[in-house]
Amino acid sequence: PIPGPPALPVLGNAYDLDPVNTMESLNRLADTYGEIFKLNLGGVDKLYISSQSLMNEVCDEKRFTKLVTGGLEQIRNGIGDGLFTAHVGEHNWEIAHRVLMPAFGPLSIRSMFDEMLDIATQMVVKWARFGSKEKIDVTADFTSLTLDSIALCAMGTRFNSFYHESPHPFVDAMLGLLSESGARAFRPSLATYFMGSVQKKYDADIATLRGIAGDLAAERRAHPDDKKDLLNAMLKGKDPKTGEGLTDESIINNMITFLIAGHETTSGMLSFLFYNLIKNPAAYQKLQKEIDEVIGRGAITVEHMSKLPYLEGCMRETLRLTSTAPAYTLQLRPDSTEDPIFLGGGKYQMHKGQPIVALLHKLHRDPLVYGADAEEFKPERMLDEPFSKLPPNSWKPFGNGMRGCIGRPFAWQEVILITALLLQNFNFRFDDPSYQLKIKQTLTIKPKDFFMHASLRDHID
Ligand code: MNH
Repeated sequence: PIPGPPALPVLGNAYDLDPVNTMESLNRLADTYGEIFKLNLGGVDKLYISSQSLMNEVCDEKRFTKLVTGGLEQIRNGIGDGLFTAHVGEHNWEIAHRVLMPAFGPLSIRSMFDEMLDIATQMVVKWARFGSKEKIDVTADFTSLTLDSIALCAMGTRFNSFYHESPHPFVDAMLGLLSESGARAFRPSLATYFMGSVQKKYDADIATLRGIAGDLAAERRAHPDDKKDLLNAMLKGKDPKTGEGLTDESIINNMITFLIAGHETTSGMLSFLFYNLIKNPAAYQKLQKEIDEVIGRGAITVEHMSKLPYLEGCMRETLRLTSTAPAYTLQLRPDSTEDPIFLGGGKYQMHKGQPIVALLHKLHRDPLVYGADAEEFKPERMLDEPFSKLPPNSWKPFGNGMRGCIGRPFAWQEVILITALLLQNFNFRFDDPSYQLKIKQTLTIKPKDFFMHASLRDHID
């Protein structure tokens, strides 16, 4: 028997979740019910897991795989079978995965360093001109940074977010697609049918996104170059196995996918990282010392990227405490012959097609793995050596196996570069010294109402 709060007839457990902050509600339910519980949502019984031992079991790709359901399935209205939203076994995923993997390999990512630095420098200049009295809207500026960075590195286009008052039209349309897709997962389709203006805005947002991506692809086709970026990989690449290229449809789906998946999560990660550093002065000092010793006052280069182990510890520890993609869904492989199906070594019975949601907040605090101080920010426990000795599948912010994050090396280099550059140039402090971390959830999570100040180092003002 799998525990869970009692479900109402018809409504199921919808009332057990706060629609504004569902992750918060799910984490509280895990506190109450333990490593696994179930909720009936929209007529579907979903399982929620949060221990290393169950996570380790469902990360076995011979038995389990990703499930695209709920809000994620609705996002297919905008980006179809792009990499992130493809169902297992979809042909276009196979092609795009094989064509794009090399484009996210270490050499390609290294070659994007100069363009990442270009965008990062725009933000440094802005903050330097701001002066230490102006308060920085941390998540807003990091979102401009990561969006401009993926647009330039992946598609050779400049969104110039730091030179405009309001966000790029892509951002609005993207937020529209994501929030309405999420809402649809909880709304009967007949209700949506009668919400004419909502449907109209949804269609318009999708048209905006597809228009932006389509124009970029058309522009590149009209003016081809031999830049080794993702757009050229998509336009010219051939699958080594079948010889096929990506269809025009698939190219657009994946361009929007990269623009969306490639910036929200990284922006949230940077915001939480700066929150953690300012909140923990000892870690901050240690990190600043590492950066001063390795980079000093000179120019930052791509060679520095692999020489900052304490920074990488801070990054892993940040994603442990606050994974910006806080949950994802798995299922038994559709071709499985297991019957009956058990989890937890015979303890919990489940069925084929049943969604299994991994709750990273609780998984990353499993006391058997992280001990009694799991709530604290301690980069030392995430340095290369202790990190590589953690039990398998106890740190999973980038998803699992074949369906894990393709953009991880991109995000990693970007966060190392910008953090090193910022700490080399500025000292940071909270705007409100008594700021308590609050979380804003969309598809991803970010700190809410987090403002800081930056003052140039070696500079008296
Ligand atoms: Mn990313 C899949 C987290 C940065 C592009 N990403 C995933 C998954 C997680 C994830 C978790 C698996 C989701 C699931 O199982 O449903 N991603 C992150 C985090 C960061 C991140 C925490 C930054 C920090 N991701 C990026 C960047 C890009 C990117 C940057 C692109 C440049 N991610 C993807 C794509 C997928 C993905 C594409 C889908 C891969 C696949 O299924 O083939």
